[in-house]
Amino acid sequence: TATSPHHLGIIGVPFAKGQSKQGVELAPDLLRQNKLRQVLQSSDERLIITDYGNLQYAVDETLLQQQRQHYHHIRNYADFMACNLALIKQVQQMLQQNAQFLTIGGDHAIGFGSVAGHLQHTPNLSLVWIDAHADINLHSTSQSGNIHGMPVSFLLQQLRGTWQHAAIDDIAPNCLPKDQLVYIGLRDIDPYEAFILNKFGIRYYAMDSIDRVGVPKIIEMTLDALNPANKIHVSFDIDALDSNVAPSTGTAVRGGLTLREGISIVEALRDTKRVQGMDLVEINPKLGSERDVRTTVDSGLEILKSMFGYRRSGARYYSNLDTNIL
Ligand code: Z70
Ligand code: MN
Ligand code: MN
Ligand code: MN
Repeated sequence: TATSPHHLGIIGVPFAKGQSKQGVELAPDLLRQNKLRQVLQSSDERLIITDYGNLQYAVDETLLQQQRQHYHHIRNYADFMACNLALIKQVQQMLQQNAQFLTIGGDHAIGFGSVAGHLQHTPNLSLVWIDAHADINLHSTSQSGNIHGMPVSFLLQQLRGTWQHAAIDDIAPNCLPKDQLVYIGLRDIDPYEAFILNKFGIRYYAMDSIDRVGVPKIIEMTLDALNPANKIHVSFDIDALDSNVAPSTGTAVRGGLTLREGISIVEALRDTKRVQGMDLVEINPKLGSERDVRTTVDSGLEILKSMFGYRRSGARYYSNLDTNIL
């Protein structure tokens, strides 16, 4: 179908059951109230934005049975899977109608459905996961039982076998090869996550590498690692940013990316012209002061603006510039 390069679909996913703090479910509507649409529209006037509202899902007996029989030790498995099954369908529909899509969480458990839906539409996909956390726990390694710490293990070819009772191959057969994943911003990795990352040689640029070589080099290495023929999915957990610019999130970790570093990474990814999908997750308006929430939402909007057209250099599209003024 003839989607113009400027069609952008947005879906809110008010899912909070991947972790234990209420409030992340409020983020999609809060971003809308804070002029998400206008901010994006003014970052690139050519954008044609369709907001699909907030995702709905229903839990069925099959999923409850899987939960009881195989996944009772992790919290809310059935809700997690029901929501992500709906999101997998939604993302494919959005990509039939739009050149790009944006998924707004919700907690990072929805990273599974967003990327899996993307992979079913576009099998040749690369993933950049920008986060303080690796979110690659297996049900057998998670210390918290929180499924927002596990979405990547559902996506990777080499790990999805650990979810054998989830029947993922039936609904989302296309998965991600480990060499097409790059993490940026990690600084709070669980012991078994470190084991998994190292065992499979997964590329991750934790904050110490960023300190050593700087963001421009990290961007260069990231783009060198990804297949240039692939489209890109960027999954951005707001806690990748330092807690002074993103305090209102469930697991704020100090020593993170500055807002400038976050913007810089996102601008560079945008400049590849290959980013087809993005997530922004883990903004929790119930945590911190009113001012903390304001700061966090503003940082999120800055990140989104940079992905969808705004350029600090001024080098972006302007309609109706009167070139006769001089
Ligand atoms: C930990 C776990 C996590 C975000 C916390 C933490 C995971 N590795 N992810 N906050 N966004 O519970 O598995
Ligand atoms: Mn995360
Ligand atoms: Mn995180
Ligand atoms: Mn596969």
